[in-house]
Amino acid sequence: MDFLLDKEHEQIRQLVRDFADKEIAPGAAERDEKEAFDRGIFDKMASLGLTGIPWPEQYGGAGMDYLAYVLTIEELARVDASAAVVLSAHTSLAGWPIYKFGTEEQKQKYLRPMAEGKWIGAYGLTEPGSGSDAAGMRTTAVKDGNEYVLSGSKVFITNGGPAEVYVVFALTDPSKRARGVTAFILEKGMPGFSIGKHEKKMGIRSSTTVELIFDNVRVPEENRLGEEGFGFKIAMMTLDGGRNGIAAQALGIARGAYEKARAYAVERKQFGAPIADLQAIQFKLADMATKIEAARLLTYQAAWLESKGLPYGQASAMSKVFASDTAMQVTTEAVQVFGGYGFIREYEVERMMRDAKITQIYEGTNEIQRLVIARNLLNEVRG
Ligand code: COS
Repeated sequence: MDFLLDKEHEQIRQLVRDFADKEIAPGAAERDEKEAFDRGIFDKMASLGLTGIPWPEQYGGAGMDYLAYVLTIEELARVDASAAVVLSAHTSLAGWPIYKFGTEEQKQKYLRPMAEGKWIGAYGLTEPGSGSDAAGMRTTAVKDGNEYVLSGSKVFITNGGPAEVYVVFALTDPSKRARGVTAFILEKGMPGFSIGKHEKKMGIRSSTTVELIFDNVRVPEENRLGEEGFGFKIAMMTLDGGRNGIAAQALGIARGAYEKARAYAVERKQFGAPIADLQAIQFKLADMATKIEAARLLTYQAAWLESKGLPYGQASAMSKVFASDTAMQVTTEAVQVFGGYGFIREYEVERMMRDAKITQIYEGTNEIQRLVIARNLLNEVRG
Protein backbone atom coordinates (compact mmCIF):
# COMPACT_ATOMS: atom_id res chain seq x y z
CA MET A 1 0.00 0.00 0.00
CA ASP A 2 1.25 3.47 -0.87
CA PHE A 3 -0.48 6.65 0.25
CA LEU A 4 1.91 8.99 -1.58
CA LEU A 5 1.03 10.37 -4.98
CA ASP A 6 3.44 9.37 -7.72
CA LYS A 7 5.27 11.94 -9.83
CA GLU A 8 2.65 12.09 -12.59
CA HIS A 9 -0.19 12.74 -10.15
CA GLU A 10 1.84 15.22 -8.14
CA GLN A 11 2.59 17.10 -11.37
CA ILE A 12 -1.03 17.40 -12.44
CA ARG A 13 -2.04 18.47 -8.95
CA GLN A 14 0.59 21.21 -8.98
CA LEU A 15 -0.30 22.29 -12.51
CA VAL A 16 -3.99 22.64 -11.67
CA ARG A 17 -3.29 24.30 -8.31
CA ASP A 18 -1.16 26.99 -10.00
CA PHE A 19 -3.73 27.45 -12.76
CA ALA A 20 -6.57 27.67 -10.22
CA ASP A 21 -4.75 30.20 -8.05
CA LYS A 22 -3.67 32.40 -10.94
CA GLU A 23 -6.50 32.15 -13.44
CA ILE A 24 -9.64 31.08 -11.62
CA ALA A 25 -9.52 32.35 -8.03
CA PRO A 26 -9.22 36.08 -8.85
CA GLY A 27 -12.60 36.34 -10.65
CA ALA A 28 -14.55 33.72 -8.70
CA ALA A 29 -16.38 36.13 -6.38
CA GLU A 30 -17.33 38.46 -9.23
CA ARG A 31 -18.61 35.62 -11.42
CA ASP A 32 -20.68 34.36 -8.49
CA GLU A 33 -22.08 37.84 -7.90
CA LYS A 34 -23.01 38.24 -11.56
CA GLU A 35 -24.10 34.59 -11.93
CA ALA A 36 -21.95 34.61 -15.05
CA PHE A 37 -20.73 31.50 -16.83
CA ASP A 38 -17.33 32.15 -18.43
CA ARG A 39 -16.52 30.02 -21.46
CA GLY A 40 -12.98 31.43 -21.41
CA ILE A 41 -12.23 29.39 -18.27
CA PHE A 42 -13.28 26.19 -19.99
CA ASP A 43 -11.12 27.16 -22.99
CA LYS A 44 -8.13 27.61 -20.68
CA MET A 45 -8.79 24.21 -19.10
CA ALA A 46 -8.79 22.81 -22.65
CA SER A 47 -5.43 24.41 -23.44
CA LEU A 48 -3.97 22.66 -20.36
CA GLY A 49 -5.42 19.32 -21.46
CA LEU A 50 -7.92 19.12 -18.59
CA THR A 51 -11.11 18.62 -20.62
CA GLY A 52 -10.54 14.94 -21.34
CA ILE A 53 -8.25 13.71 -18.58
CA PRO A 54 -9.33 10.05 -18.38
CA TRP A 55 -9.95 9.42 -22.09
CA PRO A 56 -7.32 7.81 -24.30
CA GLU A 57 -5.31 9.98 -26.67
CA GLN A 58 -7.06 8.36 -29.65
CA TYR A 59 -10.19 10.23 -28.53
CA GLY A 60 -8.38 13.49 -27.87
CA GLY A 61 -7.93 12.80 -24.16
CA ALA A 62 -4.90 13.02 -21.86
CA GLY A 63 -4.78 9.25 -21.29
CA MET A 64 -4.58 9.67 -17.52
CA ASP A 65 -6.60 7.92 -14.82
CA TYR A 66 -9.51 8.80 -12.53
CA LEU A 67 -7.19 9.77 -9.69
CA ALA A 68 -5.69 12.48 -11.92
CA TYR A 69 -9.24 13.54 -12.70
CA VAL A 70 -10.38 13.85 -9.06
CA LEU A 71 -7.18 15.68 -8.12
CA THR A 72 -8.05 18.20 -10.85
CA ILE A 73 -11.64 18.64 -9.67
CA GLU A 74 -10.46 19.04 -6.06
CA GLU A 75 -7.95 21.76 -6.95
CA LEU A 76 -10.48 23.68 -9.06
CA ALA A 77 -13.17 23.44 -6.36
CA ARG A 78 -10.73 24.70 -3.73
CA VAL A 79 -10.98 28.13 -5.36
CA ASP A 80 -14.21 27.96 -7.39
CA ALA A 81 -16.76 25.15 -7.13
CA SER A 82 -18.58 26.39 -10.24
CA ALA A 83 -15.50 25.88 -12.42
CA ALA A 84 -15.15 22.40 -10.93
CA VAL A 85 -18.73 21.36 -11.60
CA VAL A 86 -18.57 22.52 -15.21
CA LEU A 87 -15.64 20.17 -15.80
CA SER A 88 -17.12 17.40 -13.69
CA ALA A 89 -20.49 17.31 -15.53
CA HIS A 90 -18.65 17.58 -18.86
CA THR A 91 -16.32 14.68 -18.06
CA SER A 92 -18.15 12.29 -15.73
CA LEU A 93 -21.73 12.74 -16.86
CA ALA A 94 -21.44 13.41 -20.60
CA GLY A 95 -18.01 12.05 -21.58
CA TRP A 96 -18.10 8.86 -19.52
CA PRO A 97 -21.26 7.24 -21.01
CA ILE A 98 -20.08 8.07 -24.55
CA TYR A 99 -16.66 6.60 -23.80
CA LYS A 100 -18.10 3.44 -22.22
CA PHE A 101 -21.12 2.78 -24.43
CA GLY A 102 -20.59 4.82 -27.60
CA THR A 103 -19.76 3.35 -30.99
CA GLU A 104 -16.41 4.22 -32.53
CA GLU A 105 -18.20 6.79 -34.76
CA GLN A 106 -19.93 8.36 -31.75
CA LYS A 107 -16.63 8.60 -29.89
CA GLN A 108 -14.88 10.26 -32.82
CA LYS A 109 -17.81 12.57 -33.52
CA TYR A 110 -18.63 13.62 -29.94
CA LEU A 111 -16.06 12.46 -27.38
CA ARG A 112 -13.07 13.76 -29.33
CA PRO A 113 -14.20 17.42 -29.64
CA MET A 114 -15.37 17.25 -26.03
CA ALA A 115 -12.01 15.93 -24.83
CA GLU A 116 -10.23 18.57 -26.89
CA GLY A 117 -12.40 21.18 -25.20
CA LYS A 118 -14.05 22.42 -28.41
CA TRP A 119 -17.46 21.25 -27.21
CA ILE A 120 -18.94 21.12 -23.72
CA GLY A 121 -21.02 18.15 -22.58
CA ALA A 122 -24.16 17.92 -20.44
CA TYR A 123 -26.37 15.14 -19.06
CA GLY A 124 -30.16 15.15 -18.99
CA LEU A 125 -31.86 12.71 -16.61
CA THR A 126 -33.88 14.66 -14.04
CA GLU A 127 -37.40 15.87 -14.84
CA PRO A 128 -39.84 18.04 -12.92
CA GLY A 129 -41.61 14.94 -11.58
CA SER A 130 -38.65 12.54 -11.37
CA GLY A 131 -35.63 13.42 -9.29
CA SER A 132 -34.68 10.66 -6.86
CA ASP A 133 -37.14 8.37 -8.66
CA ALA A 134 -35.19 8.59 -11.90
CA ALA A 135 -37.15 5.79 -13.57
CA GLY A 136 -40.36 7.83 -13.17
CA MET A 137 -39.43 10.00 -16.17
CA ARG A 138 -42.05 11.12 -18.73
CA THR A 139 -39.93 12.11 -21.72
CA THR A 140 -40.65 9.74 -24.59
CA ALA A 141 -38.75 8.67 -27.69
CA VAL A 142 -40.97 7.16 -30.39
CA LYS A 143 -39.32 5.27 -33.24
CA ASP A 144 -40.20 6.60 -36.69
CA GLY A 145 -38.26 4.96 -39.53
CA ASN A 146 -34.58 5.42 -38.79
CA GLU A 147 -35.23 8.25 -36.33
CA TYR A 148 -36.59 8.66 -32.81
CA VAL A 149 -38.94 11.52 -32.00
CA LEU A 150 -38.28 12.94 -28.52
CA SER A 151 -40.94 14.81 -26.56
CA GLY A 152 -40.77 16.08 -23.01
CA SER A 153 -38.43 18.11 -20.83
CA LYS A 154 -35.55 17.87 -18.36
CA VAL A 155 -34.70 20.19 -15.46
CA PHE A 156 -31.66 21.22 -13.40
CA ILE A 157 -29.27 20.48 -16.27
CA THR A 158 -25.72 21.55 -15.47
CA ASN A 159 -23.89 23.12 -18.46
CA GLY A 160 -27.19 23.34 -20.35
CA GLY A 161 -27.08 26.33 -22.70
CA PRO A 162 -23.34 26.55 -23.33
CA ALA A 163 -23.08 22.78 -23.95
CA GLU A 164 -22.98 21.46 -27.52
CA VAL A 165 -23.51 17.76 -26.63
CA TYR A 166 -26.28 16.34 -24.42
CA VAL A 167 -26.62 12.76 -23.21
CA VAL A 168 -30.36 12.47 -22.67
CA PHE A 169 -32.60 9.68 -21.36
CA ALA A 170 -36.11 8.96 -22.63
CA LEU A 171 -38.71 6.19 -22.51
CA THR A 172 -38.86 4.08 -25.66
CA ASP A 173 -41.30 1.79 -23.84
CA PRO A 174 -43.23 3.65 -21.11
CA SER A 175 -44.87 0.45 -19.87
CA LYS A 176 -41.52 -0.91 -18.68
CA ARG A 177 -40.32 1.96 -16.45
CA ALA A 178 -36.55 1.50 -15.87
CA ARG A 179 -36.31 -1.24 -18.51
CA GLY A 180 -38.00 1.00 -21.07
CA VAL A 181 -35.42 3.82 -20.86
CA THR A 182 -33.02 4.51 -23.75
CA ALA A 183 -30.07 6.91 -23.93
CA PHE A 184 -29.48 9.37 -26.79
CA ILE A 185 -26.86 11.89 -27.82
CA LEU A 186 -28.40 15.21 -28.77
CA GLU A 187 -26.70 18.19 -30.35
CA LYS A 188 -27.32 21.83 -29.65
CA GLY A 189 -29.44 23.30 -32.40
CA MET A 190 -31.36 20.16 -33.39
CA PRO A 191 -34.81 21.37 -34.56
CA GLY A 192 -37.27 21.27 -31.65
CA PHE A 193 -34.53 21.12 -29.01
CA SER A 194 -34.44 24.31 -26.96
CA ILE A 195 -33.28 25.69 -23.64
CA GLY A 196 -36.02 26.74 -21.23
CA LYS A 197 -35.76 28.33 -17.81
CA HIS A 198 -32.36 29.34 -16.40
CA GLU A 199 -32.44 28.61 -12.68
CA LYS A 200 -31.26 31.21 -10.17
CA LYS A 201 -29.40 29.29 -7.50
CA MET A 202 -28.10 29.48 -3.95
CA GLY A 203 -24.62 28.35 -4.97
CA ILE A 204 -22.40 27.28 -7.89
CA ARG A 205 -23.82 30.38 -9.50
CA SER A 206 -21.31 30.75 -12.31
CA SER A 207 -22.28 27.35 -13.73
CA THR A 208 -25.50 27.14 -15.71
CA THR A 209 -28.53 25.09 -14.59
CA VAL A 210 -31.35 25.03 -17.09
CA GLU A 211 -34.42 23.31 -18.43
CA LEU A 212 -34.19 21.35 -21.69
CA ILE A 213 -37.27 21.21 -23.90
CA PHE A 214 -37.84 18.53 -26.54
CA ASP A 215 -40.62 19.43 -28.94
CA ASN A 216 -40.70 16.50 -31.37
CA VAL A 217 -36.94 16.45 -31.76
CA ARG A 218 -35.98 14.02 -34.53
CA VAL A 219 -32.87 12.15 -33.41
CA PRO A 220 -31.18 9.84 -35.95
CA GLU A 221 -30.85 6.21 -34.93
CA GLU A 222 -27.07 6.51 -35.02
CA ASN A 223 -27.37 8.89 -32.05
CA ARG A 224 -28.90 6.22 -29.84
CA LEU A 225 -26.37 5.42 -27.10
CA GLY A 226 -26.35 1.69 -26.34
CA GLU A 227 -29.28 -0.62 -26.92
CA GLU A 228 -32.94 0.24 -26.55
CA GLY A 229 -34.03 -0.35 -22.95
CA PHE A 230 -30.44 -0.17 -21.62
CA GLY A 231 -30.58 3.55 -20.85
CA PHE A 232 -31.42 3.32 -17.15
CA LYS A 233 -28.36 1.19 -16.50
CA ILE A 234 -26.23 3.65 -18.46
CA ALA A 235 -27.69 6.48 -16.37
CA MET A 236 -27.02 4.67 -13.07
CA MET A 237 -23.53 3.56 -14.00
CA THR A 238 -22.71 7.09 -15.13
CA LEU A 239 -23.82 8.43 -11.75
CA ASP A 240 -21.70 5.81 -9.93
CA GLY A 241 -18.57 7.49 -11.28
CA GLY A 242 -20.01 11.00 -11.31
CA ARG A 243 -20.56 10.84 -7.57
CA ASN A 244 -16.87 10.55 -6.94
CA GLY A 245 -16.40 13.72 -9.00
CA ILE A 246 -18.88 15.37 -6.63
CA ALA A 247 -16.91 13.99 -3.68
CA ALA A 248 -13.78 15.63 -5.12
CA GLN A 249 -15.67 18.85 -5.60
CA ALA A 250 -16.89 18.74 -1.98
CA LEU A 251 -13.37 17.93 -0.78
CA GLY A 252 -11.98 20.92 -2.66
CA ILE A 253 -14.62 23.28 -1.27
CA ALA A 254 -13.90 22.03 2.27
CA ARG A 255 -10.16 22.50 1.79
CA GLY A 256 -10.58 26.00 0.41
CA ALA A 257 -12.72 27.05 3.39
CA TYR A 258 -10.45 25.36 5.94
CA GLU A 259 -7.32 27.01 4.51
CA LYS A 260 -8.98 30.42 4.65
CA ALA A 261 -10.18 29.85 8.23
CA ARG A 262 -6.72 28.71 9.39
CA ALA A 263 -4.99 31.73 7.83
CA TYR A 264 -7.56 34.06 9.34
CA ALA A 265 -7.25 32.49 12.81
CA VAL A 266 -3.53 33.24 12.88
CA GLU A 267 -4.01 36.82 11.69
CA ARG A 268 -7.12 37.92 13.56
CA LYS A 269 -6.50 39.34 17.03
CA GLN A 270 -9.08 39.52 19.79
CA PHE A 271 -8.46 39.95 23.53
CA GLY A 272 -4.88 40.94 22.63
CA ALA A 273 -3.86 37.71 20.87
CA PRO A 274 -4.53 35.78 17.64
CA ILE A 275 -7.77 33.81 17.90
CA ALA A 276 -5.70 30.74 16.86
CA ASP A 277 -4.41 30.76 20.47
CA LEU A 278 -7.92 29.95 21.69
CA GLN A 279 -8.71 26.29 22.19
CA ALA A 280 -12.23 26.86 20.88
CA ILE A 281 -10.71 27.75 17.50
CA GLN A 282 -8.02 25.06 17.66
CA PHE A 283 -10.64 22.34 18.17
CA LYS A 284 -12.56 23.59 15.16
CA LEU A 285 -9.45 23.57 12.95
CA ALA A 286 -8.47 20.10 14.16
CA ASP A 287 -11.93 18.69 13.40
CA MET A 288 -12.02 20.34 9.99
CA ALA A 289 -8.62 18.99 8.99
CA THR A 290 -9.42 15.49 10.28
CA LYS A 291 -12.69 15.27 8.34
CA ILE A 292 -11.04 16.60 5.20
CA GLU A 293 -8.33 13.95 5.47
CA ALA A 294 -10.92 11.18 5.84
CA ALA A 295 -12.92 12.54 2.88
CA ARG A 296 -9.74 12.66 0.81
CA LEU A 297 -8.87 9.03 1.54
CA LEU A 298 -12.37 7.84 0.55
CA THR A 299 -12.36 9.95 -2.61
CA TYR A 300 -8.92 8.90 -3.80
CA GLN A 301 -9.69 5.28 -2.98
CA ALA A 302 -12.86 5.27 -5.12
CA ALA A 303 -10.91 6.87 -7.99
CA TRP A 304 -8.16 4.31 -7.59
CA LEU A 305 -10.69 1.44 -7.69
CA GLU A 306 -12.23 2.80 -10.90
CA SER A 307 -8.80 3.25 -12.47
CA LYS A 308 -7.93 -0.37 -11.62
CA GLY A 309 -11.15 -1.64 -13.18
CA LEU A 310 -12.46 -2.81 -9.79
CA PRO A 311 -16.04 -2.27 -8.53
CA TYR A 312 -16.35 1.31 -7.27
CA GLY A 313 -20.09 2.11 -7.02
CA GLN A 314 -20.29 1.54 -3.29
CA ALA A 315 -17.02 3.39 -2.66
CA SER A 316 -18.13 6.41 -4.71
CA ALA A 317 -21.52 6.55 -2.94
CA MET A 318 -19.65 6.54 0.39
CA SER A 319 -17.15 9.17 -0.73
CA LYS A 320 -19.96 11.38 -2.03
CA VAL A 321 -21.94 11.20 1.21
CA PHE A 322 -18.97 11.69 3.51
CA ALA A 323 -17.21 14.39 1.50
CA SER A 324 -20.38 16.42 0.92
CA ASP A 325 -21.40 16.27 4.58
CA THR A 326 -17.82 17.27 5.42
CA ALA A 327 -17.99 20.21 3.00
CA MET A 328 -21.16 21.48 4.66
CA GLN A 329 -19.74 21.08 8.17
CA VAL A 330 -16.33 22.56 7.36
CA THR A 331 -17.67 25.57 5.45
CA THR A 332 -20.18 26.29 8.23
CA GLU A 333 -17.38 26.17 10.81
CA ALA A 334 -15.16 28.32 8.59
CA VAL A 335 -17.84 31.01 8.56
CA GLN A 336 -17.98 30.70 12.37
CA VAL A 337 -14.21 31.15 12.70
CA PHE A 338 -14.48 34.34 10.65
CA GLY A 339 -17.29 35.56 12.94
CA GLY A 340 -19.17 38.56 11.52
CA TYR A 341 -16.71 38.82 8.63
CA GLY A 342 -17.64 35.29 7.59
CA PHE A 343 -21.11 36.53 6.78
CA ILE A 344 -19.76 39.21 4.46
CA ARG A 345 -19.30 38.25 0.81
CA GLU A 346 -15.86 39.84 0.55
CA TYR A 347 -14.34 37.04 2.65
CA GLU A 348 -15.52 34.26 0.33
CA VAL A 349 -16.19 31.60 2.96
CA GLU A 350 -19.89 32.44 2.70
CA ARG A 351 -19.74 31.59 -1.02
CA MET A 352 -18.06 28.31 -0.17
CA MET A 353 -20.82 27.51 2.34
CA ARG A 354 -23.47 28.20 -0.32
CA ASP A 355 -21.53 26.16 -2.89
CA ALA A 356 -21.14 23.23 -0.48
CA LYS A 357 -24.89 22.70 -0.03
CA ILE A 358 -25.56 21.33 -3.50
CA THR A 359 -22.97 18.58 -3.06
CA GLN A 360 -25.35 16.95 -0.55
CA ILE A 361 -28.12 17.08 -3.13
CA TYR A 362 -27.04 16.55 -6.72
CA GLU A 363 -26.16 13.29 -8.45
CA GLY A 364 -28.35 11.65 -5.85
CA THR A 365 -29.38 13.20 -2.54
CA ASN A 366 -27.37 11.89 0.38
CA GLU A 367 -30.52 10.16 1.61
CA ILE A 368 -30.72 8.17 -1.65
CA GLN A 369 -27.00 7.47 -1.42
CA ARG A 370 -27.42 6.05 2.07
CA LEU A 371 -30.22 3.83 0.76
CA VAL A 372 -27.97 2.59 -2.05
CA ILE A 373 -25.11 1.93 0.39
CA ALA A 374 -27.40 0.11 2.83
CA ARG A 375 -28.99 -1.95 0.04
CA ASN A 376 -25.55 -3.17 -1.05
CA LEU A 377 -24.54 -3.96 2.53
CA LEU A 378 -27.71 -5.92 3.20
CA ASN A 379 -27.53 -7.78 -0.12
CA GLU A 380 -24.18 -9.14 1.04
CA VAL A 381 -25.89 -11.01 3.88
CA ARG A 382 -29.24 -11.63 2.23
CA GLY A 383 -27.61 -12.96 -0.92
N1 COS B 1 -25.37 0.12 -11.95
C1 COS B 1 -25.91 -0.72 -12.85
N2 COS B 1 -27.23 -1.02 -12.88
C2 COS B 1 -28.01 -0.45 -11.94
C3 COS B 1 -27.50 0.44 -10.95
C4 COS B 1 -26.12 0.69 -10.98
N3 COS B 1 -25.56 1.51 -10.10
N4 COS B 1 -28.51 0.83 -10.16
C5 COS B 1 -29.62 0.22 -10.61
N5 COS B 1 -29.31 -0.55 -11.69
C6 COS B 1 -30.21 -1.39 -12.46
C7 COS B 1 -30.79 -2.48 -11.58
O1 COS B 1 -29.91 -3.59 -11.52
C8 COS B 1 -32.08 -2.79 -12.29
O2 COS B 1 -31.81 -3.66 -13.38
P1 COS B 1 -32.79 -4.89 -13.75
O3 COS B 1 -34.06 -4.24 -14.21
O4 COS B 1 -32.07 -5.60 -14.83
O5 COS B 1 -32.97 -5.68 -12.49
C9 COS B 1 -32.51 -1.44 -12.85
O6 COS B 1 -31.34 -0.63 -12.92
C10 COS B 1 -33.53 -0.76 -11.98
O7 COS B 1 -32.95 -0.65 -10.69
P2 COS B 1 -33.82 -0.41 -9.38
O8 COS B 1 -34.95 -1.37 -9.34
O9 COS B 1 -32.88 -0.35 -8.24
O10 COS B 1 -34.42 1.05 -9.71
P3 COS B 1 -35.24 2.03 -8.82
O11 COS B 1 -36.27 2.65 -9.69
O12 COS B 1 -35.65 1.35 -7.54
O13 COS B 1 -34.17 3.21 -8.50
C11 COS B 1 -32.42 4.37 -7.30
C12 COS B 1 -33.06 3.04 -7.74
C13 COS B 1 -33.26 5.12 -6.27
C14 COS B 1 -31.12 3.98 -6.70
C15 COS B 1 -32.20 5.27 -8.53
O14 COS B 1 -33.41 5.75 -9.06
C16 COS B 1 -31.31 6.45 -8.23
O15 COS B 1 -30.08 6.32 -8.20
N6 COS B 1 -31.90 7.62 -8.03
C17 COS B 1 -31.14 8.83 -7.86
C18 COS B 1 -31.04 9.47 -9.20
C19 COS B 1 -30.10 10.59 -9.18
O16 COS B 1 -28.99 10.48 -8.69
N7 COS B 1 -30.54 11.69 -9.76
C20 COS B 1 -29.77 12.86 -9.79
C21 COS B 1 -29.23 13.05 -11.14
S1 COS B 1 -28.33 14.51 -11.04
S2 COS B 1 -27.25 14.49 -12.52
